Amino acid sequence: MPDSANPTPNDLRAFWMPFTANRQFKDNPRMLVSAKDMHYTTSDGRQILDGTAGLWCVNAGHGRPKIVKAIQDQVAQLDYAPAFQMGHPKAFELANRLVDITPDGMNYCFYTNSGSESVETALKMAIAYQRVRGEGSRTRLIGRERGYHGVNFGGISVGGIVSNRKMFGTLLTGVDHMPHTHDLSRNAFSRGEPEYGAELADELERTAALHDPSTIAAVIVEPVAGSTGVLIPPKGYLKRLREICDKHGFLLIFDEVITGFGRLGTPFAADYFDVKPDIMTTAKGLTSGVVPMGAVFVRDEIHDAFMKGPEELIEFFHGYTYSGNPVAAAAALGTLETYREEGLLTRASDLAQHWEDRLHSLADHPYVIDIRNIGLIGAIELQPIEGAPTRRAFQAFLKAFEMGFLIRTTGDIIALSPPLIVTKEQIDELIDAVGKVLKNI
Ligand code: PXG
Repeated sequence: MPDSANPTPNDLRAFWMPFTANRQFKDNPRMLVSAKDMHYTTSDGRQILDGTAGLWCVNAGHGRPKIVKAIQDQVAQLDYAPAFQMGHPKAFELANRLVDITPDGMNYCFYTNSGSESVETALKMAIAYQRVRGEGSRTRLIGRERGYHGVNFGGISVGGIVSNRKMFGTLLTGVDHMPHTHDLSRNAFSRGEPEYGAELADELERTAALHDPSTIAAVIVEPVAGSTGVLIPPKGYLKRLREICDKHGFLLIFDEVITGFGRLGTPFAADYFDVKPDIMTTAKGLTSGVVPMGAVFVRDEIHDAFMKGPEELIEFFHGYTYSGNPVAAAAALGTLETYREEGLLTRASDLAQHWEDRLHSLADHPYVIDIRNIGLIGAIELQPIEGAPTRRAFQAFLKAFEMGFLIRTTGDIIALSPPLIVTKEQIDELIDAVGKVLKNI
């Protein structure tokens, strides 16, 4: 057990850590013990500027008073209520507040506990919807190479990250993938949406023709692919996907687990790109990462299609013990209140130009082969060390942490996504630090 003088636990064995090189970490641990606003504090008392909003989730910043208070009050008043055949007021209040900010015509909200669960929920809804509307032959799901949709079986099946798939058997059947849109030969150092590649959406037509459109239930994409290294859709690409889905009766699912709740300077990426999906998956920023919670939003027709059978029967055989959990719902309400009071769902649009200019000022640094940005997301792609992919970026991560900055790396790509409360001065500090790191790896 840690004592108060030394808050680092002395035995790290039992915790099998997620997506972590366990042995390397435990030999040289990095421990965070508290956080406030834009900074973490480490177990050795250092301040770390959060350049990644935790894992893309702490959009309101750390230790925000409205969120803390909402959770404290709720846990004292009603800690848990059964989620099935019972309700509590905050889950309903939250759903109403949420559908006020979702795109028009998406007025229904289904609660989950994570992005992965939101994705499973959306995929199941899509297939079930096709069945209840009399299109039961539509069972196939189309994802995209390099897509990340969490780690459950549906999500890794439609996902396109090889290391997340290869160890886990045959996955879901009836899944196919479109090509990813990352093309450095044409689009390196693009600012915002890249110019070239809208035609890659037409690959969906090819895939549809191969299987016959009547077998396809839904297409799922991240509007901006985050985990795989920030792949920004080429101009016109998402509109084209929407058109093809409409033409053939496919549902279009936007996985907005990262892009939702202000990351691009609009409430959702659907608003930013002016493309309306049929289903939208969210998590992370919904509670600013403080309590696990996700939500899936659907177009009214999808919800309504389920509401046709006998009224005493369950319409959708799906849900979780913690769907709409009272403490999570309170955290989300406190988060929405914080976003509203501080204008955080649109703040990224005010900062985006400064962010873009500062990021692209690193273009001439050693090993940099691409820089890309959108909203308050940025990525710096590095030339991999020959024979040792990922090592260079990981060195950058370690070096930055040593200097007091939390950055995120995936492959040889540095991804940056600070909390939406970040100031221009803190952006400068972060980018200056990354510049120094790049000169020292
Ligand atoms: N969909 C998308 C688009 C995501 O980015 C998930 C689903 C899964 O969410 P949960 O809550 O089940 O983890 C995600 C999660 C990274 C990183 O560094 C990204 C995620 C999670 C952890 C790290 O890129 N995205």
